[in-house]
Amino acid sequence: MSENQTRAGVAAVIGAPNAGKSTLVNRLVGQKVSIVTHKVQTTRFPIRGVMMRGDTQIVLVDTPGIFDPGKRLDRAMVRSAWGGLEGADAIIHLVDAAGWIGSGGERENDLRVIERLKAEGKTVALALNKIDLVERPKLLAATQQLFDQGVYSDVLMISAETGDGVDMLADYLVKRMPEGPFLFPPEQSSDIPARLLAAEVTREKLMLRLHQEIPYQLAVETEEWERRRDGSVRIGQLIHVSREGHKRIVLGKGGEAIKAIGSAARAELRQVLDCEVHLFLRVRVTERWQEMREMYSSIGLDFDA
Ligand SMILES: Nc1nc2c(ncn2[C@@H]2O[C@H](COP(=O)(O)OP(=O)(O)OP(=O)(O)O)[C@@H](O)[C@H]2O)c(=O)[nH]1
Ligand SMILES: [Mg+2]
Repeated sequence: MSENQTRAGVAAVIGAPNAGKSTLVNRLVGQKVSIVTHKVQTTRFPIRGVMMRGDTQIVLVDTPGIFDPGKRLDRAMVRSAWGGLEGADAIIHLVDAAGWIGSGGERENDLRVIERLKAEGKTVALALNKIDLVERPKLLAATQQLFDQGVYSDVLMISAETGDGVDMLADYLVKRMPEGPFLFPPEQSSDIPARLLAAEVTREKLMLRLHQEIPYQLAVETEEWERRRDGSVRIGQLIHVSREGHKRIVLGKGGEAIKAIGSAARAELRQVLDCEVHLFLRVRVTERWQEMREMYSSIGLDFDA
């Protein structure tokens, strides 16, 4: 390799819902490019985050969690997750160590991923995540069980939350990247357009605040984006909910819920965009948004999955 030769490639992160994929990608990128919540099925479409390490550029693909999909949106999400592996130079299977060890039947989705990876026959590294939650002996037993599945070339133990082991994972990825020119300008941190990122930020605040089925039955669209002369941005967003009852809950008594959601989203957007943000949220009942083709194409999902 000549001295100034750069390396660049794609590393995909796949795993069950809630494994910590988005947390890991954000940490590796060093910036929040993908939203995170304690709820399953937070990420709905693959998001690319760009990580630089010396002369190597790694395009990380954060993917939606793998589960047994029922509805159209679920199917589209799962299909897009597997699609995120195409052309990847490295694949990380992220497993929630605490979930694997626990008795809550959480292995099912991990095993689903393992079966498919076996069938695809690709080189895959296991990253056992959330090691901060697990005692060492149990962790070693879990590692052995997973390694015995016969799909992994390497095993890494990490905590995406604390950063423990993440440097080693980054070193592993660097080694797998081929020589070649950068795929993105080095200063770019993700491929997600600002309008979509802004919608995701609001969706994160909605998911954090709302319960049961409501987070899964809403979508956020940025309708308006206006840069003002004073340098501030005016953002108008539409929250689609599927029922009148959901709308009432999203608004809250006297509009108190939507107000809190809006102010949390605005605070984060201000940071992300590094300017004053005026955020206007509207809530609309769009009963069948999950059956509307344009709701899928706008986030790059396959409606016919
Ligand atoms: N204790 C602990 N929590 C973690 C760790 N990594 C992620 N989490 C938490 O796990 C939850 C899920 O994290 P996400 O990054 O949203 O998980 P995901 O795999 O992207 O989830 P989906 O997008 O729903 O598939 C969040 O509450 C994170 O804060 C970790 O290493 N340790
Ligand atoms: Mg995610």
